[in-house]
Order: sequence, then C-alpha cells, then structure tokens
Amino acid sequence: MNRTYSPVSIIGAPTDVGAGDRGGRLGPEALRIAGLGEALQARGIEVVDRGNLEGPRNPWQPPVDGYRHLAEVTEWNRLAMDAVYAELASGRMPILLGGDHCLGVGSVTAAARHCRETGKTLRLLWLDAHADFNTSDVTPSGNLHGMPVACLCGLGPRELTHLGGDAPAILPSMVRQIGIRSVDEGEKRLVRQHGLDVYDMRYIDEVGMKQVMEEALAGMDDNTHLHVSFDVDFLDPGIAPGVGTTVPGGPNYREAQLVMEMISDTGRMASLDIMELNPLLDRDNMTALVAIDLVESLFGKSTLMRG
Ligand code: Z70
Ligand code: MN
Ligand code: MN
Ligand code: MN
Repeated sequence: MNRTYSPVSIIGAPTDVGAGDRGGRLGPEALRIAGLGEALQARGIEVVDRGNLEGPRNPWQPPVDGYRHLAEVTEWNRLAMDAVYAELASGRMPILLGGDHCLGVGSVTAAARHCRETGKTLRLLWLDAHADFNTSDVTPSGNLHGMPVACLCGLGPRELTHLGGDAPAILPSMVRQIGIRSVDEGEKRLVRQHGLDVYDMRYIDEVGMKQVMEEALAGMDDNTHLHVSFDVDFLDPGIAPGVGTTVPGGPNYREAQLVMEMISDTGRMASLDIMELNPLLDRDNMTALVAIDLVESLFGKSTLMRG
C-alpha cells in the first residue's frame, strides 16, 4: 500500500536513569549508526534528526521510598514530553529513541495532550515483555522503567502521574499490551484490578499473532492517534539480545514483522518510541539492525505479493 507519511523527527534521549543496568544511554547513537534516519528517507519520508536531549547524569544510587532516581527520571521525562509535544504540535511524527522505558511517561503524556487539544482519541500500543505496571509498594527493584504504564494511568509519584498538568495522562482502557511474559506478583494484581488489555505470549501462541493484532487494533477510526511504544525486549532474545532484561519466549522475527505490518496498514500511527536498546549487551549492533528492519515495516515496507 502506498501511503504518504507525516515528516518524522528523531529525538534521542540518552539515559538509563530508570533502568537496572547501564548502557541504555547509548541506544540512540546505536540506532543512528544502524541507519534509522537513512532507512526512513529511503522510503521517501522526510526526516529531521533533532539530536539528543540533555538531562541529568545517572547517579547510580539505590532506591529511596521505592523509587530509584525519581528526581532524574522526572527531569528526563519533562524534557522528553516537551520535545515530543513540540513535534506533534507542528504536525510532525516524533520518534523518541531511548534510553530506558521510563521515558514512555513523557512521550505518552505529550501524545495525550496533543489528542486533547486536537480532539483525537488516543490508543496506546505497548510492545513489551513486561507490563511496566509496578508501583513503589510492589516493585521488586525500584527501577522506574518497570512503572511507566502505571504512572500514565495515575498510579505512582505525583511528579510522574501529573507530569502533564492536573490529571493522569490516560485511562487503562486506552492501552493494549502485546508480548507480555514477565509480570511481577503484586504487579499482576494491579494489572487485573485496573483492567489492562493484555495479549500475553500464551494468548499469542493460542490464537496467533494475526488475531491478536486484529483485536488490539479493533475500534480505531480516522480520529485515532495511535502511539506505539516499542520496548525492544518485546522481541525474542534470539533475534534481539541487546537489552537489559532478556526474557525468553518472545515474538520471533516473522511475528514481529506481522505486528509492524498490521500497525502500518491502519495508517493511524502518529508517534513512536524505540526503547531499552543496550548496545553494550548487543552483538555487532544486531538488535539495532533488527529494530530498524521492523521500523521500516511500521512505515509501510512490505513484500506483499497478494492483494
Ligand atoms: C521488573 C521491575 C523492566 C525492563 C521493564 C522488570 C522491569 N518488572 N525491565 N523493562 N527491561 O523491576 O519492575
Ligand atoms: Mn496531529
Ligand atoms: Mn518496557
Ligand atoms: Mn521490557
């Protein structure tokens, strides 16, 4: 299908303040070196690289009251929110390069604000091995990259639940989570309590990725702003070893391609995060290359010969 895309703005957020290991701060550069911008340009898309945000360094401290580095995480998210919002407000499609997934708070908060101002309906597709729905009471680690979805739904420290102003950014009913296979005990209770729509690996195995994506993308229309938050640990570690927390049994290359192709077919993706790539744990930048291959599919690359 030939579709025209909004001009894209690449924003780097080189930080791992929300993660349990260091190296995610190198993610944006690894994605650039693997050719993200060039791959999109080759598809006829106008691309501008805004460079990197500059935020506080990672102090590498233990958790305080259930959170590690809350002040630094908040500052990085403020920067990410402002940068993503500015691109949306000028009619461009932001691609935020993490960095760890705590940055999803800022990115999605910006998308939610843009939707409120333009009368759009937000749909959040969270591609991840993890539910990222921990709170300070139940987190096993204190790492804020395990909490962004909870924060966006209003569970968490006020700095993050109210990053965008006077209310939480989203409702749980806007979220669809795909690829989930690692959820902590207390986190599982919260996910059920708040009614998140989770397509875990067992369900994917039982019904197949095609049906999963049909269900997850159902109910969207011309007025939908689709935000895709792609945690690279969504992918099976066999094809994507370069992440802090590998969890076996993820979507394989073919399933992941289908996910991206079906998102592309909706024509509704308006903002994108690529998170959690850790080049220090990668081999020959292979995870970055796979991620870019998948992003090309997100932007309409397809070898479809039938139909
Ligand atoms: C665990 C926690 C996590 C990565 C999210 C893991 C969180 N649920 N790890 N993304 N890479 O510590 O909250
Ligand atoms: Mn818009
Ligand atoms: Mn995540
Ligand atoms: Mn994850």
